[in-house]
Amino acid sequence: MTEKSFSFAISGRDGRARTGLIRTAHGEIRTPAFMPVGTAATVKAMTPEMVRATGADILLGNTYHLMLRPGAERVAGQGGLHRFMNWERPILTDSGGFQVMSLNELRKITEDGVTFKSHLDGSRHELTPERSVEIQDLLDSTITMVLDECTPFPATEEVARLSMERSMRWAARCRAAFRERPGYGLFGIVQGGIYPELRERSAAALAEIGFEGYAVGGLAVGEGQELMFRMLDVTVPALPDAAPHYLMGVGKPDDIVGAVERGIDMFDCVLPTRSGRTGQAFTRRGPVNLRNARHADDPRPLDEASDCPASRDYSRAYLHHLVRSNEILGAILITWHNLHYYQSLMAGLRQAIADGRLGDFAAAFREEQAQGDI
Ligand code: PRF
Repeated sequence: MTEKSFSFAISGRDGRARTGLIRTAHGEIRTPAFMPVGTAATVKAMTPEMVRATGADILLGNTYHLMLRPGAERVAGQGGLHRFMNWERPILTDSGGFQVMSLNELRKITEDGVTFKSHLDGSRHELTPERSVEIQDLLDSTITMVLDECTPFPATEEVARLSMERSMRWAARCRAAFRERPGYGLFGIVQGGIYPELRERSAAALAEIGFEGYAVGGLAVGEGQELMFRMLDVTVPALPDAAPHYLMGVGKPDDIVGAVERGIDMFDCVLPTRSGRTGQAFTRRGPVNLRNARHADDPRPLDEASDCPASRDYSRAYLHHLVRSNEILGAILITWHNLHYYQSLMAGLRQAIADGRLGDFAAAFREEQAQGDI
């Protein structure tokens, strides 16, 4: 019972940063953690074995996509999302609200929830807090996210307040609907736009309800890094310290380093996977666009010192050729490289926090990124 229960043990701190271990029914998550995005029950261009080999402990899946295709009940019939996609480790699912609002033009939001038409066949669907939690339960999600409304940016304080207050009512409905199981968790999501007082009130409202973890939503929506960091400076200290803190949909490598310094423990972002399919590689020395003609005759790999085959064993000339030719292998190799880069950054952050040298680590990281590609 106790060994399977959901827990978070913080083993080291440096300033506001923390490193530790989340224990779940599906295994352990080392924090700070980066979750590769597996929207449609696949991390695009990667097998689960490859994703694991990069160092990932947990994947993110999406309620919105999976409810439409192949359908939550169908996944449940296959023994849940873990078995369906052959990833037996932890999976966090986003609740669907954010994806409906950002991907679907035919949606309507009310106090009860959000209704929308499928982009696949035009069928009508409803996501209420209760149905979102039920779908995530059918998927057998290790970490369920509450249904929220990601307040658009910019929004007036009045609009942001009404939106945040509704998200807090939805969060309470999700908590009531959630089927408690050892080793499974439900995370609340802070909203409040760019308004510090709303952020603090949202954090307090969620803490009052009580969750296994707390996410910061509504950021990285166009406000810029400086404002995002300012929001983290007011929001994270208002969250329960003993629970994991998750910054949703972030981000670039330097966003992640700055957010870890501000007390964030978990991240997800499509950047390493999506960029991998358009020829952009992330490296210690910043982003590299392999479509660029300057790589056409370059025999050097992306990172000869890396222990990832994709980073070490293929020349830039070859990667450039694959990208220009639209070859599947180009997407595979650059995605693989990018996920490995992100996971080694997370491993570096965890070790630096454990050693009490996060400041030096972050300074060296920023200096190297600023140097630009070799
Ligand atoms: N809410 C949910 N998912 C999200 C966000 C949010 O605010 C964001 C915002 N960056 C990304 N993904 N549920």
